[in-house]
Amino acid sequence: MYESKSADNAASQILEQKPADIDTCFERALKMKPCPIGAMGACCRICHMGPCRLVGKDNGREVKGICGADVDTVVARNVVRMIAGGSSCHGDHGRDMALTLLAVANGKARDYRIKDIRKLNKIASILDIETGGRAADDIARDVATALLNDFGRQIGEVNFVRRAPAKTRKRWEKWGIVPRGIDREIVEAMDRTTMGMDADPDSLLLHGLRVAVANGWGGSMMSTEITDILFGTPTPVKAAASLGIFKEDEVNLVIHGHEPTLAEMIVEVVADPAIVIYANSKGAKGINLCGMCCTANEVMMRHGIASAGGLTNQEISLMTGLVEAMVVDVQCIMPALSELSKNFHTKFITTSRKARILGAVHIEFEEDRAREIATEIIKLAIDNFTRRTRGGSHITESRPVIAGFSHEYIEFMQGGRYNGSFRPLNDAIISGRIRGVVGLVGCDNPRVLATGIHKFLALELIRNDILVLTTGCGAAACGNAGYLIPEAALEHAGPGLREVCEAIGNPPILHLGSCVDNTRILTIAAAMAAEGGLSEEIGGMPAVGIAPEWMSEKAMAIGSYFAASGVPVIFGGESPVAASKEVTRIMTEVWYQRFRGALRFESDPESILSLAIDYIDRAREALKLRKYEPGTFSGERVLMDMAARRASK
Ligand code: MSK
Repeated sequence: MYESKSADNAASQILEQKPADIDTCFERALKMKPCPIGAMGACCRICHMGPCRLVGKDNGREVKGICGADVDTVVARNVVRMIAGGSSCHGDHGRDMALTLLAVANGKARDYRIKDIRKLNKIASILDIETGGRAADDIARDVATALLNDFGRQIGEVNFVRRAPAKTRKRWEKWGIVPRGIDREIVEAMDRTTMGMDADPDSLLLHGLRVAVANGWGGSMMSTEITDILFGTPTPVKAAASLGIFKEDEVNLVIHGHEPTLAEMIVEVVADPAIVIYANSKGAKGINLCGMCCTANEVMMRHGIASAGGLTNQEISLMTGLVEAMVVDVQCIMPALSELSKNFHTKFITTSRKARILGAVHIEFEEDRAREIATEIIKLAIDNFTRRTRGGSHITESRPVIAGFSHEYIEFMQGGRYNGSFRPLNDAIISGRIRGVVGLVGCDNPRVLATGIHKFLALELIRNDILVLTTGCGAAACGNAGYLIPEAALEHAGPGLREVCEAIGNPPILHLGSCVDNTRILTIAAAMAAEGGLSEEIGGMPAVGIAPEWMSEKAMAIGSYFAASGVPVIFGGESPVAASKEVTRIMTEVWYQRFRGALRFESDPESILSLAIDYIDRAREALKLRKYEPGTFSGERVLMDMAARRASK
């Protein structure tokens, strides 16, 4: 009997029929026991006197590395390197988006055009760039140039830091973590953590936060904003989610990864009648474009393209035997896909110079030939339709999803175009209808019952009247479980949250996009602080971040920028800093004192839930809000219903 390690129903069904000669991350996770020393952060590999294992005692004293580094230093260095790694990923993503915007403005990426001029003007005004009477391309050139300067700046501040509440910025200034340039902070992190450099855990971790702020309020935030400028700011859209989205009689093309530039062009080209006729000529009824991981979130948010799921579904999707091509760009792509694809007819296509995988077909993406390359890839998939060979395990169930909750739309849905604000949300929190807000985000993970902890927490949080914002593979997990629809409020939410969702017509769990889009949550938190009535800074809000199944260095970077911004964050799984009580104390208690945020690790899902609720209730108490009691609220209903919102447009 196959014991499934995925809580995704469709994934489990396919895995149950998996041929014995095929391995997935689930089997590999069972076989691969984590190194216990590395797992708790106590392995130092930064020079060749070691690797040193900082465990146990030597003559009754703590073991030190050959250079004399103690376990606190080693653990702190390791976690700072994780933050730097994750920030590099999202930083490069932001850089690529800024370079694309510049190319579009300069007429060097002619297949693209700027879709959201309103957003372009908004970002230009934040950057003090003149907009009046100027052509969009001229404004875009200045915006791209200003943001690109954030990477190489040596002195000064990353631009979007100014979007944080003044009190939050004051804390950053006091503790010296205002980022200068994105690249500079990452390089300094690598420098500080080499042999013979910073050996003070607190100093190391403060720099880790500086890198993280450069990521959250720099590279990631610019990525989200530029993507909206180029491809449109999301508004709610209906889509489907599940491994059951593949169609027997159509060409199934999966786009997987993170940067949406190629994916957007593929979305455009598959709608071209000529390419559909070409697919028909090969016997296919059409082209079924599907997303995977965060590329799925990007194209679902803007076009309603269906998602096959998050990280742990990528291999399983190929095992349906229905995928003509899987096209990948960067981040979270399992190299295993290359070998696995050879068991079927699937073409596995890499497209980024930065992420080549042996055995894949490599078609390098160049933005000045975007349409031509997208067409080449789609035709390859179509030509492959006639080659379907090995039968896979196909299932047909799928779940409806409402995605597309950009921070702009969330503001709009609380009052319409002219009266939109975060006042109703703040009031709902003040009245006790909404107990607090949780960002339930991050990866799914085969080390646990994959997607299962996301699903458990999502339901329990909304039952407790906590509004959930979700991104990345957490959003995919909630989508595949059927929780991203308004009806989920009627079925699962507590009485206060249900009332709010009924008035607005939104799901109790809002899909905010990909993992880089966690910055939308920062923007919302800053807007809530500016609105008044709760905390004047992000810290102190009844808000918590949870990444229950995280696996990526990007998650560590994200958790750290939320902690620095004032949000207590709880990560699931074993603690990668468990070897050092001091590092654990700094991240849990000292960061909380200094920034009102924290980053802590808790493997038990029930404990994650009670910790999150405890943070929220303590914040409510400190803000002198009425004690949360389910079903009892103060004040009148303040949220506008659908009719009132339409009238205000
Ligand atoms: S894809 S970083 S597994 S959320 Fe953004 Fe999912 Fe985590 Fe990758």
